[in-house]
Amino acid sequence: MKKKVLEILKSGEYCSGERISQKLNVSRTAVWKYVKKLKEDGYKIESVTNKGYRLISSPDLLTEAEITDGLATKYIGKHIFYCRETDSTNNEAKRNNSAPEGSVFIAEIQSGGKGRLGRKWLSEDNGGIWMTILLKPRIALEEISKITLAAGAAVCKAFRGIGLSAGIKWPNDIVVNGRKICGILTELSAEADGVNYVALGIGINVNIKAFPKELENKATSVFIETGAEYNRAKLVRAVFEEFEKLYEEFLSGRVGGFIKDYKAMCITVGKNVRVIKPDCEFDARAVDIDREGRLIVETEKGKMHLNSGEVSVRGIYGYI
Ligand code: BT5
Repeated sequence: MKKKVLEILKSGEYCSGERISQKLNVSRTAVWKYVKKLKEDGYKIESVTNKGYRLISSPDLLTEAEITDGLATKYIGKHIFYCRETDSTNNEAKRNNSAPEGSVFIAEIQSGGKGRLGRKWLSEDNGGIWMTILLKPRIALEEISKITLAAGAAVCKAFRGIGLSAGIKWPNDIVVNGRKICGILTELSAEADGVNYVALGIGINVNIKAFPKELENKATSVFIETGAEYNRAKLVRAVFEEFEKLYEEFLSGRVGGFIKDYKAMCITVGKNVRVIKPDCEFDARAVDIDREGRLIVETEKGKMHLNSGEVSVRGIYGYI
């Protein structure tokens, strides 16, 4: 009901308590209580005698009401599970995996944000977008890494849409001016006959003002790059809209299409890289991305197609 009151107030016009109560078929006291709760959530609402309530401003929160207002997707982000704090939104998605496809678990703060291979993801600052999209694709296990690539391409496109010159460091770090602004962690549950669900975790540094020493030269945020805060809900919508297009393209089998987009944004191609495998490391030149999203590198011994699940690459003179 609080959400419905907010929807009415979002028109930006004055609306009397009586009209709201009639529209929603609740008492005027109930309307007053919901308005009070909205104010506690950070919404600025004025009340003027004989005119009624009017919404003046909304807080920068990643609640369902803020994200779905104007969201143009069919199913990605249509159900938002919001919490102020959780251990990890990937864990939230895994704990609630019976939710419909496209449901999103989102938090202001993560106390145990996870990177890949047991690494930590700094997300105790509420200036980020820490979220996990729950997906239920009917695809073979070996296709899953392409969803992560599609997500990387989607975030990169969303950044470019707001004027940031973002690029993708293969396979799925989004980088601006040589520093990481977004990381993606895909976890899944599968059985012999297919995938049960995919928890696609996306971490984006938006309004973070500074990073601790150990990340200072490695991480960046929209605020650090532009000098201004950005509305996180707006960026979330852009990511959902870009991702749904690429995901649908991928599911319909037109994978070539999005790999072409991915390749155009990938900054690893053309660089000398250090390839790190579990059992060895070597230098190579990254020359291309193949149709499967694998990185093609050239070494003295010839060309190799690297699978993102098995290797990581680093620039020879630094992170990229
Ligand atoms: C990643 O791992 O880049 C995947 C990060 C995924 C985070 C999202 S947030 C929502 C969802 N819930 C989770 O618990 N996780 C996902 P990896 O490639 O392993 O990179 C981890 C490394 O990035 C760390 O070892 C740090 O060096 C660096 N790092 C940590 N926090 C960072 C941050 N906020 N921004 C940039 N770099 C960071």
